[in-house]
Amino acid sequence: MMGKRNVDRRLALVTGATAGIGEAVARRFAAEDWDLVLTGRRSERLIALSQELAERFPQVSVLALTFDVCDEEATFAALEGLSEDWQSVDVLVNNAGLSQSLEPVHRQDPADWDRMIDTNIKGLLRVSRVVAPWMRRRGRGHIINLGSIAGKEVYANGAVYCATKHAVEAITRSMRMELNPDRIKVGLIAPGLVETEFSIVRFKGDRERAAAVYHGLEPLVADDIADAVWYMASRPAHVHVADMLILPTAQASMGQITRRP
Ligand code: NDP
Ligand code: 8X3
Repeated sequence: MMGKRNVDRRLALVTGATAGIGEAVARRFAAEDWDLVLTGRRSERLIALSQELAERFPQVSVLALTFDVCDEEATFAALEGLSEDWQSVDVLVNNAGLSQSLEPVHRQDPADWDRMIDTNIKGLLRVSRVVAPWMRRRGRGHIINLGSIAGKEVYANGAVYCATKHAVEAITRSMRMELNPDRIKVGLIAPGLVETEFSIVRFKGDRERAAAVYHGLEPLVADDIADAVWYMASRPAHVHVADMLILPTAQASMGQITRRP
């Protein structure tokens, strides 16, 4: 239920808060005493997280919104349905995203292209399309987009995922220019390998194949990226940390990963 909130408190909206990086960001911001709008498709997870945070941090107001960022009508309806006190978003973390399969273009299922493009690019655009005008009205705000090292480099069998993350980087840089006159910061966080549900989703439930991605190295964990999001969000008003590439120490680039037995 949409309770009334105190608009003097800070508010973050985090997409994809049911797992991985988004969930860690939600936990971090709650611990820093921010109110939260949390989104994702799996409502039971969203509700459980919201209830847990509300119990641990009784002064924090948390609102769970279940919608699929691929569904334009549902995305706009859920966000536009927020009352004005829940529209005063200080930080939007555009995190919802995924990869689907690891195949060359000449073999990959076009449905996988659609899912990645619709979630990672158009989902981020849809949410930003609604939230950026709220920030413009207030003359302040901060959008933090989850890019990837795959938005700075490419790898074979990842053409479409890499293309979506290159697009996230391009959109971030363009929106930074568009929103600069409104004093709105638009930043990019580009992680390398982070062990979350990401690879399980990419390999469509094949946990063994997913685990092999991180074999022989110490990957980043979701809290490492939540730390970076918090750092970016908590700089003074005149400081804009615009772009962060964060890698596990074992990873020098997409192609160079030092694994130990
Ligand atoms: P997870 O799979 O652990 O979490 C992904 C989150 O995105 C879930 O909460 C999921 O929620 C949400 N999501 C996916 N599709 C949709 C959708 N259509 N509508 C709404 N929410 C959706 O992955 P990560 O935490 O690792 O990924 C988070 C972001 O970080 C992604 O953008 C990813 O590309 C990026 N990233 C990840 C890296 C990694 O190595 N893990 C490295 C670099 C970037 P639900 O399923 O409930 O809808
Ligand atoms: C996720 C990192 O290396 O799996 O963005 O593409 S990788």
